[in-house]
Amino acid sequence: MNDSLNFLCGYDDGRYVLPPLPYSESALEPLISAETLYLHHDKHHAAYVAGANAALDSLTLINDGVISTAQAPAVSQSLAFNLGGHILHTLYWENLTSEARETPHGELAVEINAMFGSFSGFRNIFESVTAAVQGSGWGVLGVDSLSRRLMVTGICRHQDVLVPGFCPLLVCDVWEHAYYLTWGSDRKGYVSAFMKHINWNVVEERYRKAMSYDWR
Ligand code: MN3
Repeated sequence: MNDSLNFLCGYDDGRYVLPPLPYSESALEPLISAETLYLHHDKHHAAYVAGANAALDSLTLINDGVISTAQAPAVSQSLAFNLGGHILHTLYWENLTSEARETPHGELAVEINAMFGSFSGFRNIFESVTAAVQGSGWGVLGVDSLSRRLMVTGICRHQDVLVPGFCPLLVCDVWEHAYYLTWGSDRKGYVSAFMKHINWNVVEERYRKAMSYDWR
């Protein structure tokens, strides 16, 4: 497994940092154009990193009495939005590849079959949930920390409609900035093509780590 799997690549020395893309900007064409990938990573994701650091700085100023505690609700909401965006995008870049195999292997494949009947059963649910996210958001395959079962869910924005403790394994960005330059309003087409570019090596490793983690 390569080092970019290290989830801490988005944080260094007390600051959130923008991780480099694990491939070239044109690597995911035609699913994602080089222009989209550049704007998405260098502008949108970078803005969430900057926003998360700014919110952290504001929390420090509140703690130090420099800023009124009246600002705390807005700052905490900004932190949730921007940090959520930073984490989801870091996961998103890494779970995409130009050299995808069609299906997962190993324990993840066994569990997908157990939970969804078959891989195509999972794919149908993931695609329908993701395409139907209201407004800007994400489709996610993850592990519920209580039951340790696989679950497909949609996240609104970066942080709404989120189950506490839910551990994401595979994320698909369906904000319009993720696909509109190439796909226009065809979100279903983009999600369907996304399924053919999944880095299952990465998703399988996340599953292994999630299941070996002691949540209690
Ligand atoms: Mn995005």
